[in-house]
Amino acid sequence: MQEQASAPTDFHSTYKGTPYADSHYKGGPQAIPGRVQCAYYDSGGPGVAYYDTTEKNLGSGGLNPADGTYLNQFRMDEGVDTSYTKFHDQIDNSPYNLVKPPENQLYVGWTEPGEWFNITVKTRKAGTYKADLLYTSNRGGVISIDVDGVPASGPLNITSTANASDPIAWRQWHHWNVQQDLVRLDLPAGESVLTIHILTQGNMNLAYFDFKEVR
Ligand SMILES: [Ca+2]
Ligand SMILES: [Ca+2]
Repeated sequence: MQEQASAPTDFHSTYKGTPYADSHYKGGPQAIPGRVQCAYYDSGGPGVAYYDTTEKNLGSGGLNPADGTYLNQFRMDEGVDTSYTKFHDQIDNSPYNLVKPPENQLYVGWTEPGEWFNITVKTRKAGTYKADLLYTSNRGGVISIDVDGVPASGPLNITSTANASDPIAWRQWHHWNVQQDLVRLDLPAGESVLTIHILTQGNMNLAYFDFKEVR
């Protein structure tokens, strides 16, 4: 069966994903204006709420061993690869940061071209919103955002945070930055679903978008 891209009303009637919630996070649609956390991508599983190139979560239960702690086991049975910032051994608090991230900040990492994840948001009133992004990128890359299944942002260039003066190779994945005014989106009032697409390069860690109304 072939269908053209759905209109927004069709998208909502067929979308099976739901806002994420757990014992530490009350859940519900993420509010705009406000901070939209990537690691709280929707529940619903592969093909519904996300597409990831590796079935396992390479962060939770992988790099971060399953040790009974909330952060190490965060969404460990889902495919999107998640981790969190660590302030020991200058992992995420090194002098090579352009911006110091919050400690224990969850993020979506191990991003690869073709991957995507959905985030249900709730916008206070219809309008144009701009967002800053807290992220790392060791080679640059391109992402895009759909609103209710319709491409809305065009390609968004993520600035590399590589720094040749860092002597530690793995830390090229941990130089944090905020890219100001990365994207502007026209959003309807109430609930809508943002789809974050990884278009090129991958190897980005995506923490959160800060959405503000454009005056
Ligand atoms: Ca994975
Ligand atoms: Ca991945």
